[in-house]
Amino acid sequence: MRFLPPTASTGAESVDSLYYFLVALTFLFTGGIFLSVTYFAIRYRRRDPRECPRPVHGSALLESAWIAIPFVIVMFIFGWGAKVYYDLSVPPTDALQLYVIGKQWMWKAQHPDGQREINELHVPLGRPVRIVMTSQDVIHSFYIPAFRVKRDVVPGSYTTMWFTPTKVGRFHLFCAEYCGTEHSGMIGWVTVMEPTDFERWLSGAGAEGSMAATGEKLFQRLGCAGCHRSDAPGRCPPMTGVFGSSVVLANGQTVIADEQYVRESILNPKAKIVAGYQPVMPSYQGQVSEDQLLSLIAYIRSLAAPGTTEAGTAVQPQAAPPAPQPRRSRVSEGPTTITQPERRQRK
Ligand code: HEC
Ligand SMILES: [Cu+2]
Repeated sequence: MRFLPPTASTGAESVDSLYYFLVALTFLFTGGIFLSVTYFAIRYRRRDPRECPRPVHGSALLESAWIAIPFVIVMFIFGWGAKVYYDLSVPPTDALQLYVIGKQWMWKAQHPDGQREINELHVPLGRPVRIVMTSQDVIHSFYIPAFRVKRDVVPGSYTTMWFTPTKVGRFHLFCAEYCGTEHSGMIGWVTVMEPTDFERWLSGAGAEGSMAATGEKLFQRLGCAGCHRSDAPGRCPPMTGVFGSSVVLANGQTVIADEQYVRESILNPKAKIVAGYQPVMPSYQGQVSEDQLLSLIAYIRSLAAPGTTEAGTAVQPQAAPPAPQPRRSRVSEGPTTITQPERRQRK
């Protein structure tokens, strides 16, 4: 019988080390307490019915020791655990970007080049993979025990996870959040392949155009392109260089333009107004599916300035960026760097 599921990612290795340390520590203390109790029970047993032990009035040294030693141990565990957690939360910048949508009762995955899979996920060995996830109906939870990763998949919002597979093979994939009658059937397989096999698989998987290309077509069809024109940036912000940049809002706040921000800009444009623009963008709530939203995001992501996407991108920029827009400022410069055309517009 196996004690743990297979260990098949870098994160799984660090989670396991911490876990084994905790188990060993527990055994150490359990054993120590067990032996002491036995020893004291024998050593200090009552030998005479009239025996009256000497009263004990405490020991500052002993009490400090049993406060200080557990404190040091617990802080060590905290530090180690925080490191593992932090590493598991922040994907490396060169991660391969994948998209997953959960729905009752299946997992739909999509690769940037457009390949789609259901209840299957093919990934290359040794390369960090970042997954952006959302749900079409209720809350699900994406769980790959062999990689020690599990994250809720929530309707109306994006969650992310990442891992670097370290073993070739097939590993179980579960939904770990009860989501209706066929929840137990919402399972599948992650297939880790050698990079060359993975490339071959990608080219054989039959994609109808990359996600970014699909997104670009949608951008035309939904009328986004009519407003967001790179040649006439006066009334609407152009989409080049938006993704991954920090955007200054009309209320003076600064936000990073990540997937969640772009999603909100499309579904609820009034929630965050870009500084210097009027809130004229219509909401597309109910008009775009989760799939289409992800394609639009992939397209806008493909227009990001190189090196600015927080998790890198497998999508090559489709259009050459036009002249740099002076409007965007970096966080360090603060919201005060507002350029001329904007001031004019604000009046
Ligand atoms: C009627 C014109 C209009 C249409 C149509 C329109 N937008 Fe916008 N959009 C705007 C304006 C104006 C802003 C800036 C003000 C704001 O934040 O709402 C904006 C802001 C945005 C932002 C935030 C940009 C930034 O610089 O931070 C994104 C992303 C965006 N739009 C995407 C889209 C997408 C995708 C579509 C099509 C589904 C679309 N827009 C359709 C006018 C439009
Ligand atoms: Cu589910």
